[in-house]
Amino acid sequence: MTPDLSGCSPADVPARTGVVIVGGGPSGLLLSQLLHLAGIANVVLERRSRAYVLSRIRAGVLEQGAVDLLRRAGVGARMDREGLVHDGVEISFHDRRLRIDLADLTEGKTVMVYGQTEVTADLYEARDAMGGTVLHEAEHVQLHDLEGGRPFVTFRLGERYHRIECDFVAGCDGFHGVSRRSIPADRLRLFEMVYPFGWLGLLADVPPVHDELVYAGHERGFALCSMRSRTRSRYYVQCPLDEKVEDWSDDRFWTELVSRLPADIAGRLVTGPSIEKSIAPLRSFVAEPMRFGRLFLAGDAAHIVPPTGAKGLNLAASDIHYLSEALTAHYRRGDDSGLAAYSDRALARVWKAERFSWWMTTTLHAFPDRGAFAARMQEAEFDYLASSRAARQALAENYVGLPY
Ligand code: RFL
Ligand code: PHB
Repeated sequence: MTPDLSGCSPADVPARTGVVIVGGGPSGLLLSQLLHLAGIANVVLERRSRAYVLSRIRAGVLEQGAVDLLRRAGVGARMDREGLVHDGVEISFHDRRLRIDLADLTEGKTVMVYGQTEVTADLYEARDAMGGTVLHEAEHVQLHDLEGGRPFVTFRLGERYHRIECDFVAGCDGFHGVSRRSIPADRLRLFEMVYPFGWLGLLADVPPVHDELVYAGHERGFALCSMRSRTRSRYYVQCPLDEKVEDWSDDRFWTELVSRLPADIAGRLVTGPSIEKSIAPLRSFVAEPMRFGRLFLAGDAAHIVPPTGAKGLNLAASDIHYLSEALTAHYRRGDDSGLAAYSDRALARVWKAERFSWWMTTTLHAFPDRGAFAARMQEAEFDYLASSRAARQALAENYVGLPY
């Protein structure tokens, strides 16, 4: 169908703006908020309804850098009240346990346990309060003339097509979005590794089994004990890729989780009915460069990490930090050096988080058909961590987040 672009727009769809942001997940909303605070006009286009976006259960751990950025964006108040500051994590391997003292190993740095759903809700509230334009259920978003001087974006809202002219487009629309796919294949280099398993996650209103996160390597497969509050827990177990969530009763999940945890922790587990259960595949993915003309990719649109390092949302935050600074320098001072350097700056941090996430994943998961040598390598990794402060320090430095 050819879009009819002549239709007049409702008042809240401007004909022109500074930056069109495709995607209203955490990357897009945070960028919108930071640009608005810098006086830069922008419009967010989100394919789904707000209720749908807020029903997605995803990440739970924020690095110090992401926490600071959310505070700078004026959305830190509830996080600071309700988030849980953690200064250590537990790692277990079969029946052995090790605490990584994050604060001691990183000169006082910590992480904040605060769900992505809450971050997104706080960002929506802030966008509403400031009168930001976030258009939901924007369908058939298409990006035009990205290499020319006058890019524009077309999309449909209900029955009506719209066109917004802009200076720049920010592709914040996740792995399956339209932005990365708008770049000609011969202008992108893709790097990908798909792991032969997924994570089955369960959310329940039960107190967490432990006051810190527990990453558990076991011959039956990896397990993770996380939390959203002192009364709400998030647990994961590694599962085969072809597993169906319908085949996992709550009872089956709890039994499997208990079998993979050290006995003393498992003995304290409080079970209860699930609020949500879902399976996510694990993948490492990077698209280079993160820029095509006037289009800048950020967050999951440009890269994916397996969740074992808790880095996905945090990488989205560092991308947005670099991009918002670069756009602000462009509009305030006519300085385009940040835009020119954006892709290289972001990718330098992305690849280190890819490395850490890949290492945590390969060290702690059971790989089908990997053989006895790989199993010994995992044992040696754990032994080295247990015996070397330098090894624990490297883990801690990456877990709390490398500097922006
Ligand atoms: P998001 O959150 O995917 O948001 C992208 C938004 O763009 C919208 N969109 C479009 N809008 C307009 N037009 C289109 N054509 C569009 N196509 C898509 C989508 O509806 C969506 O609202 O990307 P963003 O903002 O870059 O944020 C990244 C984080 O969400 C992500 O890195 C993490 O959640 C990754 N991740 C996890 N990370 C962790 O650190 N710990 C976790 O436990 C964890 N669990 C997960 C995850 C990601 C998952 N995905 C993507 C399937 C669990 C899942 C299931
Ligand atoms: C979560 O709470 O969902 C979570 C925490 C840490 C991870 C992954 C997921 O590494």
